[in-house]
Amino acid sequence: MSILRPSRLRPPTLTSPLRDTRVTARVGRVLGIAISICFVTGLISHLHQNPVSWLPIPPTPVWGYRLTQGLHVASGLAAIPLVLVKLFSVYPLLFAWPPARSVSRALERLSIAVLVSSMLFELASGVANIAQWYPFHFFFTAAHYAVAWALVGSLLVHLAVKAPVIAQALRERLSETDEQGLTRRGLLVATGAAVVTLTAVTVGQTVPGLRRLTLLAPRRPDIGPQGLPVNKTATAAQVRETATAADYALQVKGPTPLALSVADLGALPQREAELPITCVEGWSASASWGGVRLADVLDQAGISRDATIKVTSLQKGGLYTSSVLTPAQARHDDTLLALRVRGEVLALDHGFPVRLIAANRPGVLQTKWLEGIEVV
Ligand SMILES: Nc1nc2c(c(=O)[nH]1)N[C@H]1C(S)=C(S)[C@@H](COP(=O)(O)O)O[C@H]1N2
Ligand SMILES: [Mo]
Repeated sequence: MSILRPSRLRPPTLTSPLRDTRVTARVGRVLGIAISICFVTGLISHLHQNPVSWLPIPPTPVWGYRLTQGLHVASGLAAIPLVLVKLFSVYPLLFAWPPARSVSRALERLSIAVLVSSMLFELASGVANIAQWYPFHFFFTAAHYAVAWALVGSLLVHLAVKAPVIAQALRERLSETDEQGLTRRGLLVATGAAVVTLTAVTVGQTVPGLRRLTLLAPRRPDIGPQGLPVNKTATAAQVRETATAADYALQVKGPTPLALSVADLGALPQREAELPITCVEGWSASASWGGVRLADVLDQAGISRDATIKVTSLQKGGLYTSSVLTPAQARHDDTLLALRVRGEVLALDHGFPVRLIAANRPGVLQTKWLEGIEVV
């Protein structure tokens, strides 16, 4: 790597008039907003999947997770062009040598190294996740969550250190009369156009009105059996036989244990609920689900109203074979043991004979091919 030998590197020079703190600060301001939205919505998603008793997530609004996770993926994607332009505007400085002449400069450069690498890691792993591509061998959600803290920590240090420079740069006028070629304003407009275009061609995976524009999103939320996407098929989950067995019965463990056949479930009072499936990957689709209120079955089994409930799947092996509901989620009127979707019996790939569909909940927790219900 002779090219990186210190002696070969000239002192940093910002060669293009576009590489200017006025550009960096303005792009950084929008990037900061995108990162903030992404971080907060990411925390909400983490809380859904790793609930804590002191901050229970309510079942209302029923579309809550659809909104927050849609924003999470959209703000993350919007950050990509912003990060690229921001790095373009400063990158010669990132390779300045020697790295620092004082301890405080050294710490500042270290925080920037953490910031840039954690940012690139979050964006790359997030994009790989929404593309359902897992080239890495770590557990995505755990790593993505941990690195988010490193990102926010180093961002706060960076903002504190740079506050005077940022304030000054934002006060300065952007353009000068002698600018030639692509102006600084032109670069910002082009960056904005890239963000808007990228958002427009991906956000249709969760905003119904923009579906026809969905050129780049990995999923069209209306393509699949019964007009809904499938992440895990019955074949992949190895449940084709158990889910279609003639003697299938849903096992409810409680003071009065129940074994409910599909006919038994069909004989209970039926209810319809309009609820979205919202995948963590950012796609979502709303549908009308039909079935039995979970609360009714819990009552019948003599389970108390303040019990935390776990549902398990016929699927053995895999990450999403069970999920837990808080008492409020379990007792919500729209939380169903769904037998039907859009007026038809559930397709095998959507969880036949019975799946959970609950209000304000990530898709990963909407367990398919239910085997049993128990108290935690
Ligand atoms: N048993 C089981 N249920 C599951 C999954 C799974 O892998 N196994 N995947 C979940 C995920 S990630 C999503 S987004 C939804 C998708 O539901 P759908 O296939 O009906 O669209 O199902 C959830 N339920
Ligand atoms: Mo999902």
